[in-house]
Amino acid sequence: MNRKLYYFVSDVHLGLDYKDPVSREAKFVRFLNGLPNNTQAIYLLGDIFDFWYEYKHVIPKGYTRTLGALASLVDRGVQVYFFNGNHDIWTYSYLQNEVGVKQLQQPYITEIEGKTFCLGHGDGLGNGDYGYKFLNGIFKSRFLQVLFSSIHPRWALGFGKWWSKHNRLTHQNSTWQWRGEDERIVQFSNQLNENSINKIDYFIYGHFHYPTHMKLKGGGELFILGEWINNCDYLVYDGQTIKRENLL
Ligand SMILES: [Mn+2]
Repeated sequence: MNRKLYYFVSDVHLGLDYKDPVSREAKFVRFLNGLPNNTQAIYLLGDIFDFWYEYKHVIPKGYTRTLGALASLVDRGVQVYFFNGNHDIWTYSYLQNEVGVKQLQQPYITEIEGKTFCLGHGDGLGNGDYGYKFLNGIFKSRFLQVLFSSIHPRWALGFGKWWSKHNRLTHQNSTWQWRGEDERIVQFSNQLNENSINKIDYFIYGHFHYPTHMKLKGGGELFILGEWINNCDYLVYDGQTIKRENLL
């Protein structure tokens, strides 16, 4: 029997000028083009682009093959869902209107083949982390976006790409460690299940660049996706189980 397949991927960081950005995009495009015929949907869970900013009439250079591959998926009837990450916050209408992806906001709760999923990039969910949320609030301010859009792209995108790379690499070199049950994202997920009647079966997030899977004490299972800078990691759900796979 040919089951429907659902894919989850995040943190490809396309365009990040580190290691081999060209082969990173080539692998991602190979993955997208290679999705089997019984693929029903793919969920892009944030930070697919290392930096994205679009103007009313202008989009950034690059990502050509990726945008083409996503458009082909849409054209062959695959549902492509897109979440913003903390690196690609500023998408407006282009990806929806031109490429045909559907934009979703985290935390997004949905039923797939009889199981309940909670999906998102995973940054800033849960209590605390107020410095991060403050900065995020500034980034999402409509007024500041209009101001930023009035800067010539030569400066605006130059700054954005620098900021994004700087951010990524400082995070990468820090002594960050996954704290398991003490992570805000885990506490957030546990609370969601404690407070709702309809229990969530699967929580899937990106952002942490730390592929992990844990059973939650509040019920359900939590998956964190890996990244595509060093690995090419994704999850696939066939209506029964979720498997982690790597593109070779
Ligand atoms: Mn992220």
